[in-house]
Amino acid sequence: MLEIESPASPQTIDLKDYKIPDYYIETVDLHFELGEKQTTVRSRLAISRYSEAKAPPLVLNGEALELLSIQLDGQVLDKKDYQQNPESLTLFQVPERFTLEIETRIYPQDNTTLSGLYTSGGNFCTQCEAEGFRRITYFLDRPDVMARYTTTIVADKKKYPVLLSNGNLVAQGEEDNGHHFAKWQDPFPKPSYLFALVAGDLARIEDEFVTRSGRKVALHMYVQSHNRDKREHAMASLKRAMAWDEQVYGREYDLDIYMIVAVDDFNMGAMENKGLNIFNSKYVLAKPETATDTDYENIEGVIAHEYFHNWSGNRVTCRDWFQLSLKEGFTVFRDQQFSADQGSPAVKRIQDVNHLRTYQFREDAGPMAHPVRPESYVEVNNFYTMTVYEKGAEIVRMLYHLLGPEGFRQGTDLYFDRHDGQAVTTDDFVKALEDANALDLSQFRRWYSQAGTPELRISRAYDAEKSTYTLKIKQTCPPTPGQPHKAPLHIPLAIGLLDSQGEDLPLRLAGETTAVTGTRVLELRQEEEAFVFHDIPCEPAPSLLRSFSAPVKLYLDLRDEERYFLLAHDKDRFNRWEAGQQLAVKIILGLVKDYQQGKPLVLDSAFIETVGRILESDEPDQAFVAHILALPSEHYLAEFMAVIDPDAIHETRCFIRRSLAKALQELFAATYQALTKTGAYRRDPKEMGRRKLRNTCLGYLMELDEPDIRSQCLQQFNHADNMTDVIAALSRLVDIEGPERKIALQTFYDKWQEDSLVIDKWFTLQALSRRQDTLARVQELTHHPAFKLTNPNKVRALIGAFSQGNPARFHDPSGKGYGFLGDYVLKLDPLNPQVAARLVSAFNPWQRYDQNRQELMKAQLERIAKTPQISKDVYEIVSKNLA
Ligand code: 0A1
Ligand code: ZN
Repeated sequence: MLEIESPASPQTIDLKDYKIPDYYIETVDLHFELGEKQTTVRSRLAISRYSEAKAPPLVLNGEALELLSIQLDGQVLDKKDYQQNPESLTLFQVPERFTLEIETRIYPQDNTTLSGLYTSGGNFCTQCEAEGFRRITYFLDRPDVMARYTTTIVADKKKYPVLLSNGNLVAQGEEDNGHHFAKWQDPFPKPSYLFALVAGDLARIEDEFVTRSGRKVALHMYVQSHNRDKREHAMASLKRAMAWDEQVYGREYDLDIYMIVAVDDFNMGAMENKGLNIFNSKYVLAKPETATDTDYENIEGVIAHEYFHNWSGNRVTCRDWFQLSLKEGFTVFRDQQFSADQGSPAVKRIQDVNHLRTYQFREDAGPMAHPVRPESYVEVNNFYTMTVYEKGAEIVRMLYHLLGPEGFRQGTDLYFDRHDGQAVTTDDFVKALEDANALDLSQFRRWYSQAGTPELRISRAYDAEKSTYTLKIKQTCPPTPGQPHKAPLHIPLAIGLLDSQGEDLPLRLAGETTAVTGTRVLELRQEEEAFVFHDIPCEPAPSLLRSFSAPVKLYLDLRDEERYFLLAHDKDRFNRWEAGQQLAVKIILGLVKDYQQGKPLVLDSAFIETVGRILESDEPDQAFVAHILALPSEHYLAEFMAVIDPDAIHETRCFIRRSLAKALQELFAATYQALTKTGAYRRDPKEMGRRKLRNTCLGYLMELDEPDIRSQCLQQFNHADNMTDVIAALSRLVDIEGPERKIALQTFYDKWQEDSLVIDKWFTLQALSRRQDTLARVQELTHHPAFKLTNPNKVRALIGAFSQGNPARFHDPSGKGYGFLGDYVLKLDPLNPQVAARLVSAFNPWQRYDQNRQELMKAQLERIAKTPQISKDVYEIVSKNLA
C-alpha cells in the first residue's frame, strides 16, 4: 500500500463509537454583525449536563474561528480554563446548568469553501449541513443536539435590505449608523445543520398557501433582481408539493412562513433549513426561453424534495450522520412519488432507474462502495452519495412494495407520530413500519448494512403435463470493501406471466387456493428458492422485476423473440422499456466484441424493424416512446464489461445510431415533421413528450451528417421559442465538423452571455462533444472569462461534465484527460475541498480499465495523494482508491 502524506492525521469516525452527548444545548441566542470585511458572532447558549456519573469536559466544535471572548454565567473565562485547537474548544470544568457566551470573528467574504457563512453575488448566506455551523461559532455541532434558536442580524440597510433566518420575524428596526436589524425566532427545536441566515439585496415574490386545517402560510421567494421573471414555476411547484404532502402523507406545514432563497454559489442542489430553504439558483430559476423541460422537471423535484424534508428530516431528524439515509432515502422516495404523480409514472420510473443503474451501481462496484448506513467515514461530506440517496430511496420503495400503500401509510404515520421532535435512526424508521403492520423486517434490515448490488440468477421451467411453471432464483452479492461475505436479503420481486396474447395470467402458487391476476410480489429470502405456479395453460413469457421492484441485477436467459414480445406487450410499461434496453445491451455488447476483433459491424435487421415499428406506433405517451428509442448510455454499457473499453463502446454505439438513422431515415424525418408544433408554446406533459420525441428523431437524423439535415438543425436552433428545442439542436451541432457548429456556439454565447445558468449549458455541451479536439477546447474554456473556479456550477458544467459525462474523450489513451482532471483537483482543493472531492471521484472505477489506462489514472491518484496538505475530503477518496 502506498504511503500517503495525509492531512493533519484525518480521523476515521465509526458508527460503533456513537455515544449520546454529555451535554445538551436548550436555547441558542445568536447575534450577527455583518461587515464588509469581517463578521462578529455572539452566541449565548443555555447548556445542561446530561451524563450524570461524572463531570466530563465540554468539547465544542469550531473551525476557522477567531475566538474573541468566552464568559460562563457572566464570568470572563481565563485562558487556563479552556483549551483551543484548530477543530475544537474544550472547557474542563463546567457546572450542571450554565450559560455560555462566546464571541467569534469570521471572514465570510473570503470563505471559498461555501460551508458556514459565505457570500454569493455580494449577499450573505449559510450552508450548515453537515458540519458548517462550527465554522460560524463554537457549538455541539451534531444532529442529536436540538435547540431553540433566536437570531438577530445587524447589517448595513442599503446593502443588505433583506435579513432572514429560521422561524418567525419577531422584531426589526433601525440603528443610527445606517444599519438595521431583524430578530428571528424558531419555535421548533432543531439541530445546528438546519440553521440558516441570509442577508442581501434580493427581490421578493409573495404567495400564500392555506393548509387543509385552514392555516395561512406566507410563501416568500427571494432571487437577485435580474432574475425576477424566473420564479413562477418554482412557486407553483411548491404549492403543488404542499398540497400533495397533505393528501398522500397527511403532513401539514407548521410555521406561518416558508422562505426560499436562490444563490448562484452553492455546493449542492439545495438545503432544507427550517423555514428558510437555500437553493442553488439552477433549481429555482426558469422561464421557457432559458430553461429546458428537464430543468423544469428538476426544479419541481428539488423544490418538492426540500419541502418534504420539513417532516422527513426536520421534524424527525437523524441521530448521527451514519443515519443520513433516514432523511435522504425517504425524502428522495417521496419526491419520486410526487413527480410520478405530476406526469407519466412509467417515464419517471425509467428516468430514476436509469440514473440508479448508471451511477449508483457503479459506485457500489468500486472502491467507495458503502452500505446505505455507512459504518465509518473520514469526511461526512463524501457520504452524500448515490448510495445514501438513491439506493436509500429504493429501500424505502421496497418497503412500500412489501407493505402496500395502506400499510406503508400506517407505518409512516406511526413513524412521524412516535418520533416527532426527535433525532433517530434508520432502524427506528423500519421499526415503526414493522410495528404498524405487525410484520418481521429483521432480515430486510440487511439492506441498510450490506453494500454491493445483489444479483439474481433465474431459471424457469414449464411442465406442460402438470401445467406448472417454476422459477428458480439464486441470489448473491459481490464482495465490497470490508465486506467479503454477504448474507441473503429479503427482496420483493414483482412479477407477471404473459400468455401468448400478452395478457397477464392468473397466478397461483403451490398451497394457495385462489389466483391473483396481474402483478404479484414474490418475497425472496433464501439464497436459493423456487416458486411453482399452477394452472399455467401454456408456456408464458416471464415479466420479472416489474417496475424495478428491487435495486438488483437480474440475469435471466430470455430468447430474443421473448424480449421483442415483452417490448410489444408487457402490461408493465417499465418492463416494456426494459425489454428494449436488454435487447440493445445484448446487440451492442456483441458488436463491441466484433469491433475489438476488427470485424465489420452489421446491425441486426430485426432490431431495425422493431425500432421502425415503435416509431410508427400510436402510443400516446411520446416521452415513453422517446425513452424506448434511446440506446443505453455508455456508462451503463460499461457496467457489463469485465475490462471497460470506452472506445469500443463509443464507436459501436455511434455505429448503431448511424445505422438506425440510415435505415429509417424517411421515418425519422416524417416523424420529425409530423411532430412540428402547432399553436403556442406550452409546457404540459403532452407537449413535453412531443418535444422529446421530435428531438430524438432530430438526434438520429443528425447522425447522417448531411448538409440538408444540418441546416434543418440550425433552423431549429435559430427559430425555436424555447430552450428545450434550442439545446436539442445545439447538442447535435457541437459534434459536427461543419461551419454550423461554430456559428451556433457563437450565436448562443452572444445571446446569453449575461445569463450565468444558460452559459453553464454552453460549457456543458462543448465538454460533452464527441469531437476529437474536445479536451483542447475544454482546456481553452477554463480560461474563458465566464468560467470561475470558485463557482461550483461552472466547475460541474465544464470539468465535471467532461470527466464524468464524456467517457470516450476523458479516457483518451494518452492520459491527457486524466492529467487535466488531476490539475484541476489540485487547483480546486485549497478553495473548495467538497467540490474537489466530487471531481476526483471520476477516477473511482480506475481498476475496471485496461492496464495502460489503469497506470495513467493511478499516476494521477498518486500525484494527488503526495501533494502536501490535501484536504481530508480529497484524501479520503484518493486513499480509498489506492488502498
Ligand atoms: N440536505 C440537502 C443536500 C445538501 C447536503 C449537503 C450540503 O452541503 C454539504 C448541502 C446540501 C438535500 O438533500 O437536499
Ligand atoms: Zn435531501
